[in-house]
Amino acid sequence: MISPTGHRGSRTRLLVGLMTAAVVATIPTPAQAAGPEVPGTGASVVSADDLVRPSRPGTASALAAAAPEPVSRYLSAPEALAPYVPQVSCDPVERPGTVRLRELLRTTYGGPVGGITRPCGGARSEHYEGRAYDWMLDASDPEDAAKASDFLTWLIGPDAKGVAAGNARRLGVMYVIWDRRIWGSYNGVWKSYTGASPHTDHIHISLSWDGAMARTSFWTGTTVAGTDYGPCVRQVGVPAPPYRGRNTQPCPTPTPTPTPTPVAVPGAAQSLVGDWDGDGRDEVGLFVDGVVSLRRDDGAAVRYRYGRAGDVAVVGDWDRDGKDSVGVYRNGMWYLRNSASGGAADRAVGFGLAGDRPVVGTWDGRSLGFGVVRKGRWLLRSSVSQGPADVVVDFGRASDRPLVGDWDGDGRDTPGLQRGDLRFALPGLRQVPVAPVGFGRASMQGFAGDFDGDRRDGWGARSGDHFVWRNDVRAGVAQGDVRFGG
Ligand SMILES: [Ca+2]
Ligand SMILES: [Ca+2]
Ligand SMILES: [Ca+2]
Ligand SMILES: [Ca+2]
Repeated sequence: MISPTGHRGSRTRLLVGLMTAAVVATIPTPAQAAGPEVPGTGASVVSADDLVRPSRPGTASALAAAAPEPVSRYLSAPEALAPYVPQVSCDPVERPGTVRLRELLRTTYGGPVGGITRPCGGARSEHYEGRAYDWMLDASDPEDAAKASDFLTWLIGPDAKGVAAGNARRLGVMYVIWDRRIWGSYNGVWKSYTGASPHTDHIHISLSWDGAMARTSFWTGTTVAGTDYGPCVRQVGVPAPPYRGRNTQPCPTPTPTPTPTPVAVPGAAQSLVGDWDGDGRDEVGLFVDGVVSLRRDDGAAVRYRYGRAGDVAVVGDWDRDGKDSVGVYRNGMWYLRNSASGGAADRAVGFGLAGDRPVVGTWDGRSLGFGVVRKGRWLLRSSVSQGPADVVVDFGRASDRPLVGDWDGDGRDTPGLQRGDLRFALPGLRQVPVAPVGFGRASMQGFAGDFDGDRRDGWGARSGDHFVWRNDVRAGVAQGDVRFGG
């Protein structure tokens, strides 16, 4: 990626020899920086000559002049090739050896420089541990390509004493990726690189911990023995703690992440789905005989008493403040409350009869409405107010569980149904249902919700304290789940 503000064309390069201390630098932002860098994804071995070749034939002296100079006189043989010790922690601070490598490349080849750290998240790359450097070069630029070739020849080719990859050993280089190829110290070969980023806009250089901490002989003159395994992952799926010092013991196998103990949920529990916090994504909850439990995004539960056994819980943004709250339906009366707390109803509205199943939805795409389902007949009103039904739709059977959602994201809610392990969706109030799909098991209580915040609802189902869902109304496996026992 070439920074729009910092194109490093030959204009810059001409200055390098004259003013090496004032080279124009382009430091890529994380967003500009590379995509995933995963060693070991090489598909086929290619010859080292394929990549590392003198870019300017017959200019051996010029090549030598461009080679980085070690800062110390070597007193002993180079280090062994560094084994692959992957990034396991989230600790994006620039390490001294990585910074010195960046400086070495800048003083040897000129600008621009690149980034060392990146915010955690995404692919494995050693950037989150400050052990990787992105040297911004353009593979399609002949002079940049020559710099890359010079450096990689120096790094991976025989050193002055004929030791293969001698300089990579002394720097603690673990792998490099450049122009669709990756060289790894752990196998000593170039392979084609098939990661998402072709690395034609920068050389990625990952360092061992010893290299990143500037302990290797390139910087000290003294060969460092053994391997620094760095911090260790203690539990599967949990990042390792930050680097604290040299660790020459291989990391033990991390313990598996404990599965949360299922919480017993009474059979009478009703699933609740709503956007309790107003962030545009739904959360789950439970209603059990007048006790409401709402799950917050941090996993904690908001619990209070509202309604009583025999009530049917209903969810809606009754006061249009962007947050859903829970009410109850009892014998044709809707007792609505606008906050997640117990107390008296903020509103009481009559609509429906005892035995009807209450439903809530924005039928007209404008205002919240409600309705009841009576033996397969949906009586819908476009506002939450007393009055006759605005729309009547026959859809489903008395034994079906009504589910409401905006299946297509057009802003209008329409009916859906759970019938055993099947789900039916009505695309529009006047349209025929789409072919049913299977989701969950017949014993699981179905629900609908928008858990990814794209304003389309998907199918969900709950078994005990386990809520699973899809982000659409197609068949297929669950795309999200959470355990919540209230
Ligand atoms: Ca939410
Ligand atoms: Ca509200
Ligand atoms: Ca819709
Ligand atoms: Ca959604």
